[in-house]
Amino acid sequence: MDDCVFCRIVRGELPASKVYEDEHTLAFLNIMAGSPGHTLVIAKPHRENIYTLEDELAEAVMRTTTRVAKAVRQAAGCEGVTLFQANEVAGGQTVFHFHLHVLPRTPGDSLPG
Ligand code: DGP
Repeated sequence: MDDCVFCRIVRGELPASKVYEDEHTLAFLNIMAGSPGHTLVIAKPHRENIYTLEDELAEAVMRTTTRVAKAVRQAAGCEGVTLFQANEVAGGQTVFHFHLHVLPRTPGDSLPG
């Protein structure tokens, strides 16, 4: 996908603050962070949403997400982490390349969920 912003990050055409990378996945800080340390975990190959994500790639994304959640919790010094994932416009998706949010939380913060 030539003009997909996350594909461009994977290809190194756009900068990103990367926190983890392997053959199938990439994790980087969200430029619109809901809290410090808000990280996105993406599949490297372009998959628009969860409906087109094959099992092997879903497993790789989840493996990376568990690692990132533990690291983010420690690095951000937070007391909790919320995971969320949006599909289609009605689901709140704004970047149409599959990704999971890892959102650090603190008690009483004003974030939804
Ligand atoms: P969603 O709304 O669930 O599709 O999440 C997309 C997120 O991607 C949104 O919170 C902002 C973030 N985002 C959009 N463009 C960029 C970018 O160029 N770099 C980074 N690091 N994050 C981006």
